[in-house]
Amino acid sequence: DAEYSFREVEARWAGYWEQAGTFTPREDGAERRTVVDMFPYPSGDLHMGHAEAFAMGDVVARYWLQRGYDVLHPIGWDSFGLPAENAAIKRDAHPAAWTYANIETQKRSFQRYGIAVDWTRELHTSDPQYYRWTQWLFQQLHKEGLAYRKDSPVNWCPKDQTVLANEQVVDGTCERCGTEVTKRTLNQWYFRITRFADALLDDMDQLTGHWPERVLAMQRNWIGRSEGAHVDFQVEDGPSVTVFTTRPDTLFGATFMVVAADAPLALELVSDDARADLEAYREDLKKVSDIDRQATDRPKTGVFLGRHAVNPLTGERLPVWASDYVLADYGTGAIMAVPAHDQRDLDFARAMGLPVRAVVDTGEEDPAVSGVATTGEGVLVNSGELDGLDKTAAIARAIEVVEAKGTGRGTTTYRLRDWLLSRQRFWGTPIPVIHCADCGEVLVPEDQLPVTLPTDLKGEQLAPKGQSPLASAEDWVNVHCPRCGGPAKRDTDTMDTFVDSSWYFLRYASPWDETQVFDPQAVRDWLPVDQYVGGVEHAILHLLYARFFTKALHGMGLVPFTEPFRALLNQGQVLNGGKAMSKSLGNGVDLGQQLDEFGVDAVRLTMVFASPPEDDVDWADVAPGAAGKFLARAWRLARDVREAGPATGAAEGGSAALRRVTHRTVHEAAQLLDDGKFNVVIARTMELVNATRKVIDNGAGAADPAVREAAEVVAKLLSLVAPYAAEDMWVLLGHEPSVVRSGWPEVDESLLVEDAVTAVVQVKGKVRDSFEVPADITAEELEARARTSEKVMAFIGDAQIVKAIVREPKLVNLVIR
Ligand code: ANZ
Ligand code: ZN
Repeated sequence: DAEYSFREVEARWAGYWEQAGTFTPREDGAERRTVVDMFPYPSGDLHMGHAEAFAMGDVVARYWLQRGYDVLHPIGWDSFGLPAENAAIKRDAHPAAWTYANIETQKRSFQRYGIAVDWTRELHTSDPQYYRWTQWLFQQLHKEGLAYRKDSPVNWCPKDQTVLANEQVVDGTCERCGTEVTKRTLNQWYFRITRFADALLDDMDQLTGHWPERVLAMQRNWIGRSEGAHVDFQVEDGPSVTVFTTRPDTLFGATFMVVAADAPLALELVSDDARADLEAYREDLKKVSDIDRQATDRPKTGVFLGRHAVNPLTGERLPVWASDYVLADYGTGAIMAVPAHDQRDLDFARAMGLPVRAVVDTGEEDPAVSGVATTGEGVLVNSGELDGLDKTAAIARAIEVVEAKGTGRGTTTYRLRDWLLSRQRFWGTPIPVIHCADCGEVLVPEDQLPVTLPTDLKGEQLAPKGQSPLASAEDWVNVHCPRCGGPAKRDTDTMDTFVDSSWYFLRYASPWDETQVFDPQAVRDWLPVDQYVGGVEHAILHLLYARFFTKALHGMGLVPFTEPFRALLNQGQVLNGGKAMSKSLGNGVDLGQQLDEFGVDAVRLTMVFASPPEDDVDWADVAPGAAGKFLARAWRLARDVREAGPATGAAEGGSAALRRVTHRTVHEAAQLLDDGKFNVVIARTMELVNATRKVIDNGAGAADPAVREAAEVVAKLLSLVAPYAAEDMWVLLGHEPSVVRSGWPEVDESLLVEDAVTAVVQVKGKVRDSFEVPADITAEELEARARTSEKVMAFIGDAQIVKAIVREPKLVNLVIR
């Protein structure tokens, strides 16, 4: 007997699907579905994390192929970015060399891994043919007022010599190199994502139930919409300072004010006596990240500015402080402090010996005594005209009062900030703008796109020097102004790589189009993405930015939808010994070595079988060897059927018990796959393999047509996770390749019925129809079946059913007139 060898099976099918174009969409009128995996960054070879993510995306793509959809499942490379540049500096090379060599390596590994992608649509964000359109999109956003420059303090990594977004600062250090981050003022490019704050929040309704709830929560939180009020406080002998508060109801409980110590306002307000203290405090503050500043357990520090402000409702004089717990760029950068009802204010009041006055009676202990601020519902006290109101009513009333006095107004504030997109680095998309002394910012004319990166810079020339390395490429930088012809300079910054990845899924619709960013018809046909797959590390920024681009493009009439990804799957991580794999722990598992030892199919099957797709897989707890044994067992079913000779008769003639298992498996698998329970599908497939083996060994043998039917179902189900073994089985079973589009097996509903009984329908006392129903059928269901019976309807004709007497599960008597 032939035996299963994953090496032989892999060798037989290597390269087959690509040559046959198996995964190229047919565009033949079938309903379309699009599955996109977050595209990889080409650093080194594929690792276990890729293996997991792409195995999951493949289950979806392959399931939809089997269901007869025309599936677009593309792949590309997020191929700009710092690692390539750093490698190039180290090796005295051009970043392209390192990048494209890695892509070759990864591509070969992906092909070996057998993922069901259409390689004809492969794209690279670092190709001029791609980034030309990134530049074009930047220009469209610019024309819409969505791209602009401003001076701003930015997070600066002194080692990488580059600006970092807030989220790239982890515990005050650079996410990449761990160096302590400082602040700098630079003129930077921004995308005005804040214009879409409401749309980004409100459109999440479309995603509820299709995106993981925690991702939606993270997005919501990041956007951070707060309803509240702006209230103006007059500083004695000084300006009026506006605060943002979500609790205007607590105005009578304000006992001091705090401004962000690093805001210009603090310098403006400070008295001469306090100036030196404030400046020293500001100096220390440069080293602290915003995230640390907001940590609730951080000891409260600050400087009294030597000034007082007047509470507009009470006329009370409030001392004005500066502290780091108030952020400069949230709200107005200034707050009224209500220590009784805000814990941070209470901690500050206790540290500085400031008064605490409760104005909402929540029934809890006085915060001045307990040290615990009371934030819940309650009744207003000590609050003049607000006394006796509950919190919600008091908020509304307080807003009315300050509005009437002209000293405040209701408002909405967002945590979301505009997207800082310029980077002083080389290996990214050049910003397609020319700066002219006379004309200002001029867009590079469209027919001169792409603005390509100079090819003659390499090694040390790319090293960060505080300005973009592009600034040193003088031939490249110095140009004529497109508008006036005078001497001008190119913008030397490049774009954050998140810009590249904010629209790549649109480019997949027509990646070869050299005349437009995307073919609008192809975009209508294929997008939005039906299933997006990727890691939860992208739960905030990448998804938010892609959503922003989609909304901006929708606003310009370029795409017909407002959300890019209908459904999102966050696959879990691959751990080893309960911990993420890392060099420092020395617990890394090499994917290539696993594939050599166990085979592609066994590794993929292990990934999918280990747990639901969104859960982590601990590689120390799984058994790819056992997966291999199961695949051998499955494969032998096909071998035995083949050896038993050609099919003899229809499956209906075979083992009824096995047929029931087969059809139930198919039926359940569809439900499980729709629900994303991929691991359970594999468990069911294993049961089916065992049931089939039993019939071969103890029943009519492999010639039983029910065995052939079962083996075919096994091959189809395995085609979702174990492409090589499945293809081999399919051919052993006497079919032409490929199993991939062989069609989802049809389910014979009658085989799903657990304990069937025969029900009869009588009309005018005579039996007019009878059929099989489940023994536990309800009266309603049985009546409905009777009323819709074709035989009954034909008999009744135009007459009306006036009454149905139901004796479930066996009898329905219809009275007609
Ligand atoms: C008075 C007050 C009383 C407040 C009370 C809260 C509770 P969210 O919900 O996150 O928007 N705040 C305003 N601007 C701030 C800043 N730049 N840095 C730090 N804190 C700031 O929070 C809004 C509340 O956070 C505001 O409402 C303000 O404190 C504070 F019982 O005003 B509240
Ligand atoms: Zn000019």
